[in-house]
Amino acid sequence: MNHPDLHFERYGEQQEVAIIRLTRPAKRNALNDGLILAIRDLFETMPEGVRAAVLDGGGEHFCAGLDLSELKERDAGQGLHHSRMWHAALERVQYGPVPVIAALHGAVVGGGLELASACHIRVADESTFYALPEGSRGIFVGGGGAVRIPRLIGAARMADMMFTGRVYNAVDGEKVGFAQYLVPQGQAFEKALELAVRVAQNAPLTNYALIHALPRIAEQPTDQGLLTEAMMAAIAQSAPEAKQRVRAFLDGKAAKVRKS
Ligand code: 1HE
Repeated sequence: MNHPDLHFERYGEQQEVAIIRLTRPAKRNALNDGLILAIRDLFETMPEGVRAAVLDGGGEHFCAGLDLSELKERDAGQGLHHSRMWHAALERVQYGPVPVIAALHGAVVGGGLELASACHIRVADESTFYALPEGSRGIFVGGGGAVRIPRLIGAARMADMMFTGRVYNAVDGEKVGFAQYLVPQGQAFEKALELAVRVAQNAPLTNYALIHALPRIAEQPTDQGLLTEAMMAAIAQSAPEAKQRVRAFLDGKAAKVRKS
């Protein structure tokens, strides 16, 4: 967990929220191999008691993607293993122990967008812009972007970004599905933290189902998806915590749903 470009701290009354920050602003938080491995290790060894995480970037930008200075002269085999290393790390973010809320600002580009796409909720401020400069650098996405980005915005929009170098601003990025929340400049972290505190209060099995079951159900044929849903629902309902929460509502002791 000790990497000079990756800050970790805990927040909240029970220290239930992890704040994880890329702290390499001089290089716009470009992700070199060491930093990618540190992200993987951190999600593999998340301390007990952490129930949600916020991921953000220090400085003017969230993340400039792959550290291009390390691309150099990799041969095909090394390139394959490098991409697989990114996959393993971002897999730990997406299918890790806790929901991850990305707080976005400035550049969210290339591998930075791939990292953001592995998170569960994205909060963007008005300075955010999204791009996939791989197209103009003569390379391809390699951090899971070809799988995750079409699920957010569709394959046609992703292809357009890479063919033409199109950059989405914060407003259009929210409309097409990059971010679920759009907030004024400078407020993404604060909003992400507020959401993380809220998410951390959910029953752990509900968050588990949202991280691990929902995206897999979405990929299953309908009949299998419905069966997986039923099994996950039965497991979640059987937890003592679920029973207590439902009882609290029936006794008039839990919050009602209100119009927003
Ligand atoms: C970098 C990187 C980087 C900045 N690798 N060093 N990603 C890209 O193609 C995006 C490349 N970066 C940019 O377009 C811009 O830097 C930004 C829009 C992100 C920010 O612009 P700006 O004007 O604030 O900063 P800057 O002056 O361009 O950069 C500051 C320093 O960071 C500078 O180094 P310096 O030594 O001259 O100060 C830059 O060289 C350095 N820097 N971005 C290395 N990415 C798993 S596959 C994923 C594939 C990809 O991600 S490809 C897309 C890579």
